[in-house]
Amino acid sequence: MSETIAGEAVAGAVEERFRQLYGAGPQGVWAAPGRVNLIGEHTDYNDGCVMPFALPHTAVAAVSRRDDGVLRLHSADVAAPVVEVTLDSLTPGTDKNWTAYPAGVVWALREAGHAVTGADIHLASTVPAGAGLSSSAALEVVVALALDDLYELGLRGWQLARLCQRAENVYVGAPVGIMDQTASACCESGHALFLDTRDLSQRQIPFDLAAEGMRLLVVDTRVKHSHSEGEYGKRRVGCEQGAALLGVDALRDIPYADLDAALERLGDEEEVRRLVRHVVTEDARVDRVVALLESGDTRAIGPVLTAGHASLRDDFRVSCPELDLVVDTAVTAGALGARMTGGGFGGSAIVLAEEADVDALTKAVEEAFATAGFTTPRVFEAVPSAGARRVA
Ligand code: GAF
Repeated sequence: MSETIAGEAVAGAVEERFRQLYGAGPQGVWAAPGRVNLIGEHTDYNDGCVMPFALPHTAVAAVSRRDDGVLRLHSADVAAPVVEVTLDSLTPGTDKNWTAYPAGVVWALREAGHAVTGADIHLASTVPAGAGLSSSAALEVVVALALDDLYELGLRGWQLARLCQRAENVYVGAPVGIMDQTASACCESGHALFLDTRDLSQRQIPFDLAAEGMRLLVVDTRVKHSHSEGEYGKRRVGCEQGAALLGVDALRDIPYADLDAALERLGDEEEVRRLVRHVVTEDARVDRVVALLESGDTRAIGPVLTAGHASLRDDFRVSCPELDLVVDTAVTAGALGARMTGGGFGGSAIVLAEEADVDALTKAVEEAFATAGFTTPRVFEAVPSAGARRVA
């Protein structure tokens, strides 16, 4: 059931494979985690607050620097030989393969004026791909951190996150917000990260469910999602339209108390009204969850999570039948709360449960999937883990 695949555990194998590929050992090995988001969904590109925590699953990179303007890339997770490119040839929008993530980071570092002159990189990841758990951000952040160390750039976690977001927005071409990269770079073990995406200020909120007899399950529906496809971008544009119509910089600037008046002003812009309602109510749910966690009333966050799912399903419309089935089944079977996590359109849901109910809930979800004819989901426990770090 529980699955711990931390970077430290695989560092030796990744180092050894690097040696085989490139003929000498790497200068170091780094790890950066995937994440789940507890609350604050689709608020990060509306300047709102979010609360992700890091998974034990990590992308691991063995890296050496080069000084000849060449970048060599290899992944243990892709059946392909080493890819070699020159740094001067890196051009946004031209690479449609996995290599766009690490290459995009190198491009973003150089575009920001950092004198990166090349690298040999071998990557291996235990973050499930396409499962809404930030496998892409983990790849970006691990490469950024390795190059930051090797080139002694002295960048802070939030600065690395910004560069990685730029790589993904411009080089890869996916219009994502800043949450996933910041989570991977800045999360701490045993904590959720309360992040204000407007100014990137952060607070580590203790989040130790096991100490209180609870667990948080991740249910990967195995429905693949992709942010470079259109629906995510459409939501983002719709939110920007809402902000423009309401005369604010970002939807974050609409206080919850003013929501009804704002919706009234939007008149018959039905789709924009739904998007605005989700973002403003989700911002309020983040505030509520932080207040409950800080007052020690952890169980009470359950219904807030479930309300967040209803909003993502009905107003923001980024859920899918498999995610809805996880949430409905888990809540009916006695979970404290459940919601989809991440961008949606597939991917994973989280279930907050009493420790004693975990097996029964897992069985209920698996049976519901079998009855519906859906692919068997992957269920594992999420323990808040460390952010990006050097492991060897
Ligand atoms: C994806 C994006 F990458 C994040 O920036 C965020 O918008 C999330 O979807 C939705 O909250 O993970």
